Amino acid sequence: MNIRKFELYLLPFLLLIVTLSILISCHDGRSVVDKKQGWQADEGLVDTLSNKNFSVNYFEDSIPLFELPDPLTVLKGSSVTDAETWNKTSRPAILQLFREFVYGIAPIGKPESMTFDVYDLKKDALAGLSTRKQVRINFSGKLEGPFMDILIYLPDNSESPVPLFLGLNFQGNHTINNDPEISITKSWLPNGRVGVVDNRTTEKARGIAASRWPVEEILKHGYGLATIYYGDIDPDFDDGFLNGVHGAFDQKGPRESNAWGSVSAWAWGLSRAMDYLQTDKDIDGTHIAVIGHSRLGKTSLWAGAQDDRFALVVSNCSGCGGAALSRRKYGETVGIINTSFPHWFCRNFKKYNNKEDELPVDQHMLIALMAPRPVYIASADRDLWADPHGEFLSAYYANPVYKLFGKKGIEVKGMPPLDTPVQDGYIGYHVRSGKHDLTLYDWNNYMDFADKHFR
Ligand code: GTR
Repeated sequence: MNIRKFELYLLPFLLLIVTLSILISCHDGRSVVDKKQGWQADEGLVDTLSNKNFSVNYFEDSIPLFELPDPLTVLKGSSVTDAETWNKTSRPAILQLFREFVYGIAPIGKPESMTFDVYDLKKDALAGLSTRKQVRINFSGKLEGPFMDILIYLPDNSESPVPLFLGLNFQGNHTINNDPEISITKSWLPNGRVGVVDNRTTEKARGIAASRWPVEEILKHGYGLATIYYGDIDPDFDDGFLNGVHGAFDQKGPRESNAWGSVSAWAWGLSRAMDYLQTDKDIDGTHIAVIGHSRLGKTSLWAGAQDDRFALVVSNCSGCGGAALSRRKYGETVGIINTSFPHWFCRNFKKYNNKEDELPVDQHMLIALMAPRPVYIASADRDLWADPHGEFLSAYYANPVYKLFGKKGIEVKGMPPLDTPVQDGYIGYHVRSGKHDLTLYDWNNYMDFADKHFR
């Protein structure tokens, strides 16, 4: 072969290599998977779930090629290289993109007429383990509400203000513990749940969610716990945004396509709870972690992204619209979630049904908004609907932003194995054995992680 002929073959060959390497580098969804070591979805479960619904993808190999938006180059031009520029320009721009295209825009800050009323204060609650408080926050100060009740347990013996976990609950404050003095919400609940009659909960539901709220263990670990029934803030059904805080704070007239959905309303409620917690002398307002499971994990992330008074953020099995990368289209997708729950996100988000590639953001950028604060993301082995792998990848791809602050995010070669938490940096992650749930195992890891950053 003479030289010219050689060049003739070499050029296309080189082009092919370059194209292939670009494609591989774009294929972020698989490039960090260490197939030999890391967690992988159980093949039997993948088959069962796929056979139940062919239109949902559970196969890692069928994930489309995609390119993730780079949080550092979001403002076209050059890449951000320092924390100050990130804080001044990229961070606010990304936050605005999430407001505009995903969750919707909530009213800013604490309403002027909002009131706090500590209507219950009991020392030696829970057999002497705790001081219990119940606080009513009336959002607009009107007698008829809307209002939410915060249930707070603090370790009884602590001499200084305590760090605390704050999280919304699914079925009412009285469901988190058997304590007979926890008041019962009068807000709407879906029928079909234990103890719910005519969309109202009853005494029968007391303590039914206790496994998700290990109050005694939390107190013994030196943390306080505050929780609120999420339906106090906005009832979780598609009512045209007339009830809850939407009804109270929305302007009259047609709704904008970027108006706040329910996740945004619940997150706003968490910030209003924070307004109270910061005034309570028994609580260390600089060490408050926000935690949430499932749709309420989406909510804790969104609350943490917007309100940096949350010193640590925990997402438990939050899935689509939470920690999972939308572009992977694995398990629940943007189109599925917007169809099943049309009220959770803003109307603009629906434009990306089956067009995830056109979204100006993906969920790793939401995780990046927590930087430099610690954030913990957890998945469950059987919870493929929430895409454990996609949740891990969001954590992983938030790394470069933590680096800007000189902080270690999550330094791993691939997804960690089952039941092997990684929590030595500012981004924690584990995938736990078992189903979509919030368990003591999860809590123990969150508390260990908080110990590292709070103590
Ligand atoms: C599911 C929904 C998930 C998750 C879950 C929950 O039906 O598809 O996105 O949020 O509900 O909140 O329990």
